[in-house]
Amino acid sequence: MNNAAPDRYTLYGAPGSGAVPVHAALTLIGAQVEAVDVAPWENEAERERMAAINPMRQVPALVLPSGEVMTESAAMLIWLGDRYPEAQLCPAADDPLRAQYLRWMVYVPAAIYSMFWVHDVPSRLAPDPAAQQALIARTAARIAECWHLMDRELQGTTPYLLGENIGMLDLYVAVVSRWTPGRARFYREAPRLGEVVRRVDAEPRLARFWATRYPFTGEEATSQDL
Ligand SMILES: N[C@@H](CCC(=O)N[C@@H](CS)C(=O)NCC(=O)O)C(=O)O
Repeated sequence: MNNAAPDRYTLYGAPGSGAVPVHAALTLIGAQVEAVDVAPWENEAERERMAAINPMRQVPALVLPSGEVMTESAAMLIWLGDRYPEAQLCPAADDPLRAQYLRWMVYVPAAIYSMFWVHDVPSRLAPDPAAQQALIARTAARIAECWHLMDRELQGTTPYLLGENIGMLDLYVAVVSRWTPGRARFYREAPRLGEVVRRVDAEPRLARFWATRYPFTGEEATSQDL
């Protein structure tokens, strides 16, 4: 038995943010987490609170036990997966599923998560209100299309996306799929992924975590924008 004190992390984020899959992973790992709630998507003041920690003025940001600050949700999940192999949250470097794992762990932030920077504040790219409406609709449609493509292409296994154990990719998809265009549309576009995220929602080791850090309100089921 390992009697060492759990590693301590500080995680900047907020309920419903990209910090949630990282916090869920740390929960499964058994690390100690101090959560600092900041919601930069809400307003300029919240973005400014992040400026000294992350020059992108975004969450999540993770302070590692060494004191180093890490940004980028996928990088955090990959780093934590490798640091705690005993938690079995990712395929090891020599596992045949490692390439699939890295492919989709990068796809989620590159193809999908990045769309929200535009979708949530479309005036960043379009000053004209009509163009902003178009950006909102098109980014939401693009996100739906990307989920559909992932559902078709992921050479998955069951019951989780990469095999027997719940892992980083499952946690990531379970959270990001609750954002626009919402779970109802997600289930239609990505039925295979849909089965897995329902399993992740029901993971007994995360029941308390989901209830406190990202409770289901019914809102995530609605098909916003589409
Ligand atoms: N590439 C970053 C994206 C982070 C991100 O977009 N975070 C959102 C919250 S979920 C945010 O802080 N948005 C405020 C903004 O971009 O101004 C990551 O994967 O961690």
